[in-house]
Order: sequence, then structure tokens, then C-alpha cells
Amino acid sequence: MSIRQITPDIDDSNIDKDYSTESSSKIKNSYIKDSPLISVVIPLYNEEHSIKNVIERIPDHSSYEIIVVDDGSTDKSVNKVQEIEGRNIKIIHHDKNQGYGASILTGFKYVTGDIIVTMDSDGQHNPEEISDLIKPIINEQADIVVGSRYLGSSTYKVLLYARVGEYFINLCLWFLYHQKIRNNQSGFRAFSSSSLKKLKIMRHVRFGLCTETLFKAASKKLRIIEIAVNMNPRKHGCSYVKLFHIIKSISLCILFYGLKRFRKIRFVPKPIYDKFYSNIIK
Ligand SMILES: Nc1nc2c(ncn2[C@@H]2O[C@H](COP(=O)(O)OP(=O)(O)OP(=O)(O)O)[C@@H](O)[C@H]2O)c(=O)[nH]1
Ligand SMILES: [Mg+2]
Repeated sequence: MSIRQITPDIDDSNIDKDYSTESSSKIKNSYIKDSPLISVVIPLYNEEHSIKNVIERIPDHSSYEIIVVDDGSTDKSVNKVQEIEGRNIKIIHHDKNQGYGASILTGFKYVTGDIIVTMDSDGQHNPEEISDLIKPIINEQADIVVGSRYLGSSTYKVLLYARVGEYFINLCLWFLYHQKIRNNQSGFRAFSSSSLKKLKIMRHVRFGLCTETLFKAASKKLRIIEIAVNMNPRKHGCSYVKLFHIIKSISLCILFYGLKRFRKIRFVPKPIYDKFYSNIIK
């Protein structure tokens, strides 16, 4: 993995920091100042037609740092990012494709902000809505905010299988933790840095990470809310979601948290369990 910073004025002190040593006590968001630093993490995989526009629409302000995780793109995506001038951008490269979740987790290691936003690089999310997304965190109403295509007036057409899948995941979240997140596969999210520290280690390296993050956050009793955002149809390329893979990883995630909730896996030694779980979710 290699890292290239386009503007060299970011404090690198948090690079490769080990979240597992952080205190797990409830940390309030009150340290978030009037003008918080926002880290925007963008996973990038072959999105040469949209990535430049996505980044250019992120507010051009010193309180924003942009972290692009190139996941072994084989098109001109990286060149497109490098063409952008005068912005605070770090590009991190995976030598080969590791998956959406792996890229988000890599990005999290490099953030220095008070609030961390994740958004897609295919132009389906609107960077102009970042300010709405982070508001509940600044106002101390939430630890995690999920941008939802089901709330508000978004006219985005959701495929039937995706709707059914999200409905089922929502049911499980409600059953296990009394938490409702309708658009639980949305990648447009904001996290307070303290909540991210509480999530510590996550295992899903592909799209299953979206589900794992919410189950883990709910199990840690973090405050998660959904707010309405607009969603654009994909203009270029096609979805990378593989139905079989995502069903498998989401099912395993729900099974794991279900067993954990009802304390059925506490007798399995952690290293054995970790190895087994990490192998089957790949
Ligand atoms: N880093 C990385 N990013 C990926 C990978 N696969 C997809 N992405 C990015 O993740 C984002 C979401 O992927 P999509 O395939 O659009 O999935 P989606 O938006 O959930 O699904 P659709 O609504 O069907 O488009 C996009 O910005 C992709 O570029 C991957 O293997 N690695
Ligand atoms: Mg998409």
C-alpha cells in the first residue's frame, strides 16, 4: 500500500494509529468545536467518469480533508484525482483490489478529523449534502448519521431485491437492538471520531461492512439516526455489488451479532473464532 498526499499540509500524527488501545468509555461529542475538521473518505474503484466531479463538489474549505482510497483501479481514476489542484487530498493506494469495506477501513486509519464522512465515488451521493449530514453530530443529537434515500422527497428508484434486503436487515436490527435504519446499505454516512474509535475492529472487507458497522454501533449503544438525502442514478459504469456475496456476508453478520446478543458464542476462544469468521466472510 502506498500513500500520496497532494497538498502537504495535513498533520500525519494519526496515521496508522491503533484504535484498539482507545478507551471504550462513553465519550461525548462536546470536543467538536464551532468549526470541526471534516474528513471525507472516498473508496475509489474504476470511477474515472465521476470521481473528479465528486471531489470538486466537496466544500472547498480548510476544514475539509479528503481521503481517497484507490482500490487498485485499472482505469484513469487516479489521474483524474491528480488533476485536481489546490485541494487537501490524500490518495492511498491498495496494490490490488481488496473491496469496498477494506478501502473504508484503510481510509479510517488516515483520518484526522472530528467528524468522518464516507461517500461513494460514483456520483450517486451529493457532496453538497455533507453539511446536513454532519449537523446532528455537531448538535450532539447523534454519534452516527446515515443518509437515507427512503426519507424525504428522493425519487431514486430502488430495485425490489435491495428494498426487501434492507427491510429484512432493518427487522433484524430492531429485533436485536431496537434500532431502525431503513436505508442500512447507504454508504453516505457521518461518524463522530469518538464513535469510530468505539467500533474498533471490523471484519467485512466488501459491501458487508455497511451492515457490520450498524450492528456493531447498535451493539455499542451508539446513537444512530437517518436523515433524508437525495440519491442520483448511476450515470457511468455499473454497480459492483455481487448479489451472492452480499447475501452471504450480510447473513453471516446477522448470525454473528444474533449469537453474540444471546451470548451463544462466548465459549469459543476468540483467536479461533476470529480466524474462522475472517475466512468465511471473504
Ligand atoms: N475501494 C473500492 N470501492 C469500491 C469497490 N467496489 C465498489 N466500490 C465503490 O463503492 C461505491 C459503491 O459501489 P456501487 O457498485 O455503486 O454500489 P451501490 O451504490 O451500493 O449499489 P448500486 O445502488 O447498485 O449502484 C462506488 O463508489 C464504487 O466505486 C471495491 O472493490 N473497492
Ligand atoms: Mg453506486
